Parts: sequence; structure tokens; C-alpha cells
Amino acid sequence: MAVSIQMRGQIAVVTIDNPPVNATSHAERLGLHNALHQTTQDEAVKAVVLHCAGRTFIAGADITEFGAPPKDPNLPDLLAQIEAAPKPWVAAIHGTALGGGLETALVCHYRIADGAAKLGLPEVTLGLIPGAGGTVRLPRLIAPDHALEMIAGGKPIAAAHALDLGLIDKIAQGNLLDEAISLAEEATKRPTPPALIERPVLAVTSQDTWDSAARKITARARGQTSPIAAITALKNALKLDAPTALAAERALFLELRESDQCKALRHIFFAERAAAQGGKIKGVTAGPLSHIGVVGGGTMGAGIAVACLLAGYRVTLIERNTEAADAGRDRVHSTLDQSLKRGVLTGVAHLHTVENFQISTSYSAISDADLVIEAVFEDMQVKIDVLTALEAAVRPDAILATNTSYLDINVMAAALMRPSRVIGLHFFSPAHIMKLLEIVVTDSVDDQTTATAFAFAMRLKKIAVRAKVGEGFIANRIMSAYRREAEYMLEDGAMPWDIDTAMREFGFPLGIFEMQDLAGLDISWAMRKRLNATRDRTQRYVDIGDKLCEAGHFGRKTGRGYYDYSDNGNARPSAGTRALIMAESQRKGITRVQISDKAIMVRILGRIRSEAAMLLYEGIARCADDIDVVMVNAFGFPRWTGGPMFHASGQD
Ligand code: 3H9
Repeated sequence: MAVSIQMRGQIAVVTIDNPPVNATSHAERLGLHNALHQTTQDEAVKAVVLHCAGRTFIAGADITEFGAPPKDPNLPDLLAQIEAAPKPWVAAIHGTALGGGLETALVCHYRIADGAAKLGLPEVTLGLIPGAGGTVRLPRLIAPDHALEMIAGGKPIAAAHALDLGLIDKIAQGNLLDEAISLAEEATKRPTPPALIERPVLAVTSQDTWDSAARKITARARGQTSPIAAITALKNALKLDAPTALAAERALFLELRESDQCKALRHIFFAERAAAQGGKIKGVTAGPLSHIGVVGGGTMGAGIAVACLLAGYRVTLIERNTEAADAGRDRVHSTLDQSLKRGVLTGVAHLHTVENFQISTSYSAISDADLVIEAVFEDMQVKIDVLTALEAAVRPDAILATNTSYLDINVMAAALMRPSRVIGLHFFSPAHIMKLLEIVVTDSVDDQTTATAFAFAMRLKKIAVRAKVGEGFIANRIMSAYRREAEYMLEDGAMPWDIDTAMREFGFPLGIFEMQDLAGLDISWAMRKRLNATRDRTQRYVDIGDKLCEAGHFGRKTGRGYYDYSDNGNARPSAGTRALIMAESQRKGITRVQISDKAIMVRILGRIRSEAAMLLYEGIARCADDIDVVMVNAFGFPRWTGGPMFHASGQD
């Protein structure tokens, strides 16, 4: 039974129990409809508390039903009936009240949440806008500029912030349900507040906040339509009467629900969750982890250490000498301070996290570590030396992980005494922020190590994708392929800024050349030099990147790369790069031709797709959906296309 009723004195507690996240499925809507009817009819009931079993309040409409024809009762009608109920309803919120879940809470006459709860309208992230009155009711409860950020930005807010904004009435100090029942009892003694739909919209607290939120949201949307539609819906709510605005919201919601972007965003939502299946191995459970060692306190190592600290692990960072250790400590502390400022950590959690961190120049400090991740210089011999020393220093059952981006982990594992405990954990920079983690399984790794790595990723709140060993695994292998194609286009007729513009217009946050300038051209140069001896000489090779590096143009950090950079960091097309490219085309006897934006993207997408096909054929990637997940989360492939494989399937 998805919905049940228990009496607590004169208060009816309506409990939704619809795992995993109490989404408003058809059965749940029916159950709520019946509960509304029953509690309205029953004279013994004076007020109702709406409460959810399990880990969360209602996390939204049931996304799995979106592809099918809607079934009555629909959520907007049901919510209108709850709002008009003759007895007060109190929403008792724990976990997350999202989308249709928050819209349900909005039609209740009071809202109480536990301190850890989060509330939000994330529909835009699924290519939608709220479709059950959220855009119309929210600006009648909180200032429209804040409503704009919630509706068009899509980011959930913490309970304390919700209380400040007036979105909830109270934060429970003790047991949520008991306090919700007390609130309901008090509510029976006073007049029920008017339904939100009958109240006027509130005044904007600050036109500046509204303008800057609208500007930011529009810029961030790039090609995505739902955030812009959300701004439109909210503007409607501010200027139209409530019934008309509700009808307009519903029409826009239904239109968006059928859009390609919504289908693509739903695809990537489920693909991200399905990626975790790569770590499910029958009969195998993950081992416990509490102490994590990280070797190397550079940007990557420090970021990994922070990611582990934020997940509540005890972390020891190892550096070569005192000077490097001091620099590593500073990096970790300043990143934790930023997390405190951004509200990711509370003051108490920050203190606790700092206490969990230590730094040492001796491997003896990690002798009891459960997992050690090396993040040292990207060189096979350096990594093997570090892993060999680690193996001698840690417990025999400890897991050793390498954060290599390209190198052959089978070779590393073979050099060790316990290859079954060696695995690749390929983080993306900044490691404490980027969601993707490639888990690279070697030929010799045991199942428990793999399962533990996936459990570790889940605790870090990362999206883990399983990959097999192969130059660049999934992400960097595909990136190298489309970067190569982009380099061919330089010789064939395009300039870096033409290619970057086409990629941005397609929806990438950055083009491939500006991205390389940002990362530093010396990184890929080092890799090309490493591969030079074994490179296939029959394959076309573009020297432009090497020549830029030979001239000391390493990108943004040296003020020159594919672009020139002014002192304030602004990029402009470089005359020197242009001349170099023209000279290279001439040297190779290539007649340059105009390449349109469309043709640029056809070549880039085609290259991504063919490399992805090879990865699937070689078994390096598990499935096409994993490739979508990697590309969306590693390189900003526009999420609303569903990723390159889903996008390509729509073009066939
Ligand atoms: C909406 O509400 C529209 C309305 O305005 C209008 C309607 C008329 N439906 O993420 P997790 C599944 S649009 C169905 O791993 P977590 C998920 O697939 C909706 N299933 O857990 C997974 O299944 P499995 C607005 C859902 O603890 C399992 O639950 N709401 C839904 O890391 C656990 O999920 C949203 O956009 C759903 N709505 O995070 C919220 N949500 O175990 C979307 C989850 O088989 N959900 N599942 O792989 C989330 O953001 C996260 O799932 C949540 C939990 C934060 C709730």
C-alpha cells in the first residue's frame, strides 16, 4: 500500500511509503486521493500530517511514467484538492522535497522540516518546468527573485535557508513526526491560513537579484530550453491571475515533457544511475574503508584528499619532503576553507574534517591505510617505484590505486607482488568537484577490490563508470580522438577560434583549443613525446601543438597558446598561431577550404562516435550509456543532448 493513515489523537498521519524515493506514481496519487477523501469525511480527524516513510519525503513526480500516457488523478488536480481541504494539512519533510514533492508541500497549509532536509524544484535539470503549480505558488510564499533562482536554477536549498526565505514554517529540533503532529494540533486552534493560490504574489526583494539571476541563468543555459521556459513561466505567474498562470504553466510543462531535450535529460539521469551497476558483482561485497592515503599533494592529489575528507574519511597525504608537504597542506586547507565558504561544510564539520587530515613525508604514516591512491607525476617508472614502495609499507590487504590518466595499469600491477589489489581510480580535476570517476579494472584485479572501489565512489558521491585498461581509458581516449580531428581541421582550413565557436554553439562550455590552453599545452605534448617512439608513422600527424610548445607557448599560464592572452586573462585570436597554421598547411601541400560550423561539428561528432564504437568493440567501455555519462561529466558534452551516443541515435 503506497499510502496509509494512522490516527494520533485527533490528527490523521498520512504516510506515503513508495520506495525508493516516494515519487508520485499513479498508485501514490490514487492513495493520496483516497486519503484526502477519507480524512475529509471522518469527523474525528481535525488535521492531517503528510509524512513519508524511508529515506526521503516525495522526491518528485515519477520520471519513469513520463513516457506513458498520463493517468488520473493527475498531480495538479490532486494538489488543488488538498489545498482546498477543509482541515489543515502539515507537510513533515525529511530527506528531499523535490519537484512534485515540494509542490505537494506547497499546497499543505504548514511545512516543517528536519534540519538536514533539502527543498528544491529541479525540473529544469530534466528539461522541464514545475508542472503542478510550483511556478505559481512559490512566488506567493517567497520573494519572486528567490523563487526564480529555485525554479530556473534548479538547485535545492538547505532547510535553514528555506526557513529564512519563509518556504517552511519551522525546523524540527527533535522528532520530526512528533513535532509535525504538535504543529497540526496547534493549527486546529486557529483559522487555517488562506491557500497560496488565493494570495497575491509577493514583491521582488531586489530587482538587482532578479536581473542578475535571470542573466546568469540565461548565459548558463547555452542551448538548453527549460531554464528559459522557467523564466517565462515565472513571469506569467507575476503578471497573470493564478488560474490563468496555472493553465499556462501546465501547457508549457506538457510541451516540454514531449521535447527531445527532456527525453535526452531523462536518458542521462537514468544512465548515470545505471553506471553503478558496473560495480555490482554477484556474491561480492565491498570491504570497509576508513583510512585513505594519498601520495602526491599537487593539484590532483590535494583535490582527491579533499574529496575523501568531505566524504568523512580519515586521510593522510604523503609528500616527498617538508617543503612539498607544506604546500600540499596549504592546498588542502584552502580548499576546505572554500568549501566552508560555499556552504558545503558547516563550521563544526569543517573542524572535524581538518582533524581527520594529516600529512607526512613517511610511508609509515599510512601503514594501516585501507586504500592508498597515488597521484604522482604521469610517468610509468615513477608510478611503479611509488607503488612498489607503497606495497612494502601498507597492510597486505590494502588496496593500491593509481590516478593515471593514460598509462597501462596492467603493466603497473604486473610489477607488484599483489596485483589483485591494484586498480585505477581516474579522477578529473578539480577532484573534489568533478562528479566523474573512471574505475579502471585491470586483468588481475579481484572482485572485492572492484566492488570496494565502486562503494568508495558512491560514498564520495561520484558517478563511477567502469572501464578496462587501454590508453586513455574512456574519457581521454575519446577526447584525444576528437582533438586529433580538430587538429586535422586546422590544417584543412579552420582556425582554432572557428572550431571553438562551433563547439560552444553546439553547447560545449569550452572549445577544444581554449580547453587545452586552459589545461596547459605541455601536458599533451609530454604525452605525445612519450608515445612518439611507438606512434603509427602511417597515421596523419599534426605538428602545430608541438611547434607552439617548442616556442614556449604553453597556453593561458604563459600568456600564449592557440590564443594570445591579455593581462586581464581575456583571450584573442593569435596572429602568430594563424601564421603557423597557414605555414603548416602550405608545408604539407594542403589546399585550405572553408569549413562551416556545421561541418566542424559533423567531423567532431563523427570522430567521437567512431572512437566510442571502438571502445565498445574492444570492451573497454561496458555500454553506450556509460560513454554518454563519461562525455557529459568529463568534458561538458551538452547534457541536454543525452550524450554523444544518445544524440547520434536520434540522428539516424
Ligand atoms: C517533477 O516532479 C515534475 C512535477 O513538477 C510535475 C508533475 C506533474 N522518479 O539518485 P539515486 C530512482 S519532475 C522515479 O540513486 P540518491 C533512481 O532512478 C521530478 N525514480 O539516490 C534510483 O533508482 P535505482 C523532479 C526516481 O539518494 C533510486 O530512485 N524530481 C526518481 O543519490 C535512487 O536514486 C527530481 O528531479 C523519480 N523522480 O538521490 C529528483 N528519483 O535504485 C530526481 C530517483 O533503480 N531524483 N529515482 O537506480 C534525485 O535527484 C535523486 O534521486 C534524489 C536521491 C536526490 C532524490
